[in-house]
Amino acid sequence: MPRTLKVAAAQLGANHLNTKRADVLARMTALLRSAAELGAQLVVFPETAFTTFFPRYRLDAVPGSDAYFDDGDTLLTSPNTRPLFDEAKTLGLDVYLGFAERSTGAGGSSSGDYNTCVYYSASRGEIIAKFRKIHLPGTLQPFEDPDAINQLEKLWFKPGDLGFEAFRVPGLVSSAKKENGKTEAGEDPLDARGDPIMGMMICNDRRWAESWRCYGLQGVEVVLCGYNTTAWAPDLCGIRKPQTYEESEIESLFQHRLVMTGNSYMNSCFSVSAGKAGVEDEKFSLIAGSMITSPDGYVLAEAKTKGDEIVFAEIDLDDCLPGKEMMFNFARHRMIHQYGRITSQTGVVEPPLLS
Ligand code: CDT
Repeated sequence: MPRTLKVAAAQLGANHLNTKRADVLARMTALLRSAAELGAQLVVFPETAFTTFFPRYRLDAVPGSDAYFDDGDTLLTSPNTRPLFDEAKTLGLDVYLGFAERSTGAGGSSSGDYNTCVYYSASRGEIIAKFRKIHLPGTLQPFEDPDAINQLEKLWFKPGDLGFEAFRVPGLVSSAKKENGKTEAGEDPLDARGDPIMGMMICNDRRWAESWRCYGLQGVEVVLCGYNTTAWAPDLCGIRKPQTYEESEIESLFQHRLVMTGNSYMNSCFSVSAGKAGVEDEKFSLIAGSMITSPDGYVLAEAKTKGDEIVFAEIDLDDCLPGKEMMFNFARHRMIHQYGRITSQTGVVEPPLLS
């Protein structure tokens, strides 16, 4: 029995410092309806979907920033977020939502401000997984150059502390809930793979092979990722040669495509990535390029605009099997005794010069 799934990336156009929550919610619920019309079962929204990408500003440059944060434990009941989940429930859609989390710690996870995403299961009517961004990019202090574009996430957020935990998603494919492909008497093993295995990351996490491999090692079938990627930030990207704005945007999109396709291939999984795109606050350009990629490393669908747009594909999770069983059969081929540096060393240690 094929394990097919209809997935959508809900790309959002720009938000601004003065964008009202009600307006963003109206755009997001409209995108949910468009996705549902295409038959989608799962919709992925961008990182910090409700607001402009405010970590580009100094703390004191965003008066009223408290309103940009939501409590991760009350998303289904708070008037600031509930309309999205009510609509998803009505339409029977699962949702990945990226938002700025202000946690009191009441729900069991540690307190503080995090760059977070959650997975809402429509069949359960509840949030079944939460991920807090682990690789916070940029600098702790703003650049001295007043014209430089900053990325101050290390100032605004604590690094994620929930690890890269894959999870099973109920209610999406017809095969029964099962673990580890355990077959019952007379059952075809291909019918016993159970509910889809998913993993979540946020923006910069996608550039790190370690994020993907942590999920690959849990048999991930679909990686979900929201992002806000600047199209123009020469101070942050470490480019060697001067670039025009156009060259910078092309390169940024190229690198986004590279990490989504390459890591999907190397971990034999699909990916769905959704960006916030366009020009925020009249000055800050974000790439578009929301996409769905395959375990063979192909782009199956990609955004055509820099605004609100649904990117849709029907995927067959069994397309993950050839890679997982052959080329990237981890159990058969990984040589972990040679990989010690990956977890014992953080920065680069160069070999000594030959005398
Ligand atoms: N939001 C986010 O993580 N953005 C980073 C930009 C890094 S610095 C230009 C990204 O990886 O796209």
